[in-house]
Amino acid sequence: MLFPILTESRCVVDLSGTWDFKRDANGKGFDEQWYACRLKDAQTMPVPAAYNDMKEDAALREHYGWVFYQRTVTVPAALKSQRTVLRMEAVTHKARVYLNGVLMCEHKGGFLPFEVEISDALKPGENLLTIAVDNRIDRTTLPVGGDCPFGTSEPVKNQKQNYPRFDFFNYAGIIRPVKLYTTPRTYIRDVTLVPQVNWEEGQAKSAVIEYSVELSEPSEAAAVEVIDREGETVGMGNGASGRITVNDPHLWMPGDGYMYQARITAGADVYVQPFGIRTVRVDGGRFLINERPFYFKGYGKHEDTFPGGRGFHPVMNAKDISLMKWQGANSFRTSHYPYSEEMMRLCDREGIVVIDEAPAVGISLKFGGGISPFCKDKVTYKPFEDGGIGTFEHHQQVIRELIQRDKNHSCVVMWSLANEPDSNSPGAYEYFKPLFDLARDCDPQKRPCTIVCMKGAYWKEDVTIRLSDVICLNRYYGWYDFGGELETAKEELKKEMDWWDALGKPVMMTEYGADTVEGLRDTLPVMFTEEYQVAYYKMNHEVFDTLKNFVGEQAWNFADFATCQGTGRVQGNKKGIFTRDRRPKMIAHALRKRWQAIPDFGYKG
Ligand code: BDP
Repeated sequence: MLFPILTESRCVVDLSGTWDFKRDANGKGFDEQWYACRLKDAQTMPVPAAYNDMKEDAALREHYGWVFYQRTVTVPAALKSQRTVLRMEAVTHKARVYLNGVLMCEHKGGFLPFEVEISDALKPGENLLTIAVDNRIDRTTLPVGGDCPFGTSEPVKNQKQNYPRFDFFNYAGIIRPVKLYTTPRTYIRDVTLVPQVNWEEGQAKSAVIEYSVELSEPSEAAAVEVIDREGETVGMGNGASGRITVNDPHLWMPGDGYMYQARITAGADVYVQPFGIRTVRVDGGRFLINERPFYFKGYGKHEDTFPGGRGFHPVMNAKDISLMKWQGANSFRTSHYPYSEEMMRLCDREGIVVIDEAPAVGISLKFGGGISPFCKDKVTYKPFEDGGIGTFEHHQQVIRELIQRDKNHSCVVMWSLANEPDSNSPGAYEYFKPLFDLARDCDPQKRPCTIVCMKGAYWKEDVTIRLSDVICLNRYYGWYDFGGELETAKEELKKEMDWWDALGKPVMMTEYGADTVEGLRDTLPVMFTEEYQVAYYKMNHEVFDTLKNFVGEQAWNFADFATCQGTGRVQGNKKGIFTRDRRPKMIAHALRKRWQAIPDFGYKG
């Protein structure tokens, strides 16, 4: 699905702003047809933003069920001759969209865009747009919700609360922009660009861009012009698919986000798709970008700020990338869901390397969201059988939608199909193998695929060994395991990492970290102090630096973030390198020193 942009043939109207809002406290909104006329007793609500922290109201913060957003939309008469589309970038987690009281579309999945043509439904003058949003999560949604609180296995009777099986606050609402855009009646539906590079003695002599353009009227003639950053045309293609050669290409590199533009013309429609020229592949135990061994330095992140929660925040996105560069980082993972399209476009331009993750977190009945291992012995544990996890079909849908959305991004170098699923129980291979096949099939650029795996008693049987191109590990030796005992933690970590290192595949740490309350200090490094966080990372790095096939370290987490309440969370997860408002903890300086000394390429030879 194309990102909406202004061109000679297309118009975009951003419907961000203050909408009317009503919480459906008693679940009567649909019976009473709240979507059919102006909401009674509505509150105001900003769009885009998560609603949870926007009012000083515990009932809203903990709301479980539907809410209704509404605004009027008046479209200039001049646009009526055009095809008009309403596009929601992300509504968390389920949406029903009504125009003038008529259901236009529904969508499941809170982090990927969807759209609907409304040309015929739009009236001249004022229209009433209502978006109903459901934040409930269960064993069929991604991310997965529980039917029991953390640390228990018994479903709660008359459940009235979300029990996330993940460790971040279940922010909800219209979290990314809603836009209305137009195209001519026959239009460009999609564009796919696959750059290949011809190397000569390690130099990129030329690149071939394989392209294909999907048109609403396949008979329409199409042309593609490749334009460089200076505005010069450097290649041309005729027809809906073909190959365009670019001589002496300026490659897209970590730290140098050089982007070309593909300007597509088809009939009356024009669309411009930015793209970079770079290659990615795994070779033995190395991860190659442009044929050079890359070392990931960075973080697992969240889209999380105060008070908009997971709401789109372009200013903080820009600041975050600046902080990454200050720190010598080159990459992050979109833990644990796809981030906004604007952020992906920014990473392209800034040369930030991204591991792009599906919203598949919590595919495990073992843990209450990765925090509490106490359930394990109490349940008959068959996650992938009847009565277990029912996410498979939705998982296929989100993989398709994610790759469709992000396939042209140069910043994306790997797909992560899930975070910490139960990947070593019976049925895990049968569940994940078709998903890997699907992702590999969907991706025209054939990027590496992985699942990010947690520490389990049986990690030697983890399906990630058979399926992942890169072994991505979340390990907390020195925190959840051997917390406060860094010497033992180091020995145990080394033991496990040597085992992975010997497999011959690239291995990286996608999460490691220690909760640290800003300003908590001590002469000795005790847990939760800033000193402990520094000692914890130092210990981990000493181990990482002994490994041969180790291709990167991504700290958990970039910044402190909101979670649901629990005894292990001090007003949220405090493993941030930065605080929630992006002030550096002591560790930020230590990491900066380390990462500035580690080159992007060739660190492990
Ligand atoms: C990991 C999860 C992550 C949590 C982290 C933690 O992948 O979402 O926030 O643990 O406990 O297991 O801090």
